[in-house]
Amino acid sequence: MSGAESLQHAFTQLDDVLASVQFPLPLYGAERLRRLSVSVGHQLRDHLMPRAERLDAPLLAVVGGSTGAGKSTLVNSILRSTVSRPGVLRPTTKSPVLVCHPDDEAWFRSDNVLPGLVRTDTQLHDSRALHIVAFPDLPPGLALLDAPDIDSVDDANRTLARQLLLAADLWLFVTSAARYADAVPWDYLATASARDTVVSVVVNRCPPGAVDEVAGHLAQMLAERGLASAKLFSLVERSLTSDGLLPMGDVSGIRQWLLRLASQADARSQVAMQTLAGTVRSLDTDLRDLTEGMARQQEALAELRDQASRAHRDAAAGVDRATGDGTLLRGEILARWQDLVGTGDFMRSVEQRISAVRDRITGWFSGDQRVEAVEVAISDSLAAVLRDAGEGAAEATAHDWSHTRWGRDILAAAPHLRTPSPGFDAAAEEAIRAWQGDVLRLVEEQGKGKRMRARFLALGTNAVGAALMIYVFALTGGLTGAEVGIAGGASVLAQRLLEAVFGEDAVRRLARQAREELAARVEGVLAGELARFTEVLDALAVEDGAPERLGEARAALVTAARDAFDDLTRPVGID
Ligand SMILES: Nc1nc2c(ncn2[C@@H]2O[C@H](COP(=O)(O)OP(=O)(O)O)[C@@H](O)[C@H]2O)c(=O)[nH]1
Ligand SMILES: [Mg+2]
Repeated sequence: MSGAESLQHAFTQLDDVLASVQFPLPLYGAERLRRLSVSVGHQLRDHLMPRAERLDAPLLAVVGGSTGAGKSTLVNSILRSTVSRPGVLRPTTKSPVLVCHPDDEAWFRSDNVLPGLVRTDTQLHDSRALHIVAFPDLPPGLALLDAPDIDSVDDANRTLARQLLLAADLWLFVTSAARYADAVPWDYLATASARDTVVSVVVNRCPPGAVDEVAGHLAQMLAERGLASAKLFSLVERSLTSDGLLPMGDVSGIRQWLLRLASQADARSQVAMQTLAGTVRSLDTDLRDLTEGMARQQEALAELRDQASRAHRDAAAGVDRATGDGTLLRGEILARWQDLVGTGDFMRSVEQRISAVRDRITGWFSGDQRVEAVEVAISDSLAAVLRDAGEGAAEATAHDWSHTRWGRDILAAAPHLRTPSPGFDAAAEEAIRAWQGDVLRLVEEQGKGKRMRARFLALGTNAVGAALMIYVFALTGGLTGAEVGIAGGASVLAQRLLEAVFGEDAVRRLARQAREELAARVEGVLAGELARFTEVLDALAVEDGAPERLGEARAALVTAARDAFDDLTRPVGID
């Protein structure tokens, strides 16, 4: 692959990757990076790709500068023909005019250069149109483009002015004696300096006595800003000819400089190569900025994701605590359990029952409303705990997200995230029902054992299951003082009942399993809630691997550029 081909290849690769260079979160600088990414895309398609494809393609000299600097008048005066209407009334939106030799017309009319602009044959009031003028008096090899004002009050105009200057092989930068120290032109000139763009500066409309002074000062400013090599022309303010042109003698210097450049293939290619190499070099910084910017987007999203996960994990842990520290044994559940087991010699009667029915199949508690009441109390209490957890997780996530501007933006766009999902209560109830089913299955499974079958059947699945749930809720202890007396007593009773049926070891294992099942069910419900947050974040995510791909494209460009520009030294003799 030749140097130019590997450059072309690197440009194409970069252009492909740019599609996935996005900055969805309003982080600091994201807006600038979005514009930068668009600008890099334009530079690739407007200038770099066509230039690498045809190093000998005609040069594009863009005439740029501030409003009223006299750009259009200068272009017309150089060509001695009114190809571009000067603006009398401001502000004006006029499509840029590109003047080229008829031999070069096909190149500039094609989509090879500036593919985003629609070609027209007249000057329109439209900044997305490019008026092409074929002009036989201009030699082939160089086109002049009269660009919009760099400081236009019209955004689209200003953006296009920048796009065109960044697409140029050569700048003809026009300023005036009154305005040459303005900030905007110098921002542009700094860009040209950083990119090593070939620039020629025209200082227009100098008061007759002050030409040397203005030109001297401007030359000094250019030198201080790394543009000592810029060719400088100064023009005295005059009344225009009846055609609205500057006198021929005034512009002949600029005209000759341009015509000579156009006529020398070597000089042309040096200009093209210098600007190409400089642009590629400056892209490197831009691409690093973009890559870092994307990484920051990813970090910010990852933080939001962590906050949501943590809030939901904390909520699950909260449920785990609330269902394992005896809290649940304080209220309704305890009351209904006491209704069932009463106090006093419940266990003795259980044991009597068990021995009495040893050979008979009967459920002591079967159909007992009191067992059902315990189960309902358990569902209701668990549902309340889960509801709190769901609300807590949503609130905590929203609270954490509100700390950043981007987090607030996301919440503002999706306010429903502040509360649990509409289906949350139903999902929680379903999970609790499913857990109760898990517990009943667990005890039934255990009750199948030969030794304990009769005892199990004597009490019935539901009563044993309810006892296991009660035991689970008290499992890790945490009850103090008077609570131990009542709730602790209740759970001790449950434990003794279970041990009477299954034996000590089995009870401990069953309780552990039941607890794990509960934790899994709770996590399942909360995972559904968390998914709402992660879906929103996924939609905002930078495409997977995009920063890495951009990094690779940048590295490939560095290598290709090194190969292509190895023998390139700064051109001499183009003035
Ligand atoms: N007297 C005089 N008028 C000029 C000169 N250059 C430009 N103008 C006028 O200044 C106005 C703006 O010029 P124009 O070429 O449209 O500036 P542009 O905005 O940079 O393209 C027009 O009315 C021109 O006729 C000049 O050297 N002398
Ligand atoms: Mg103009």
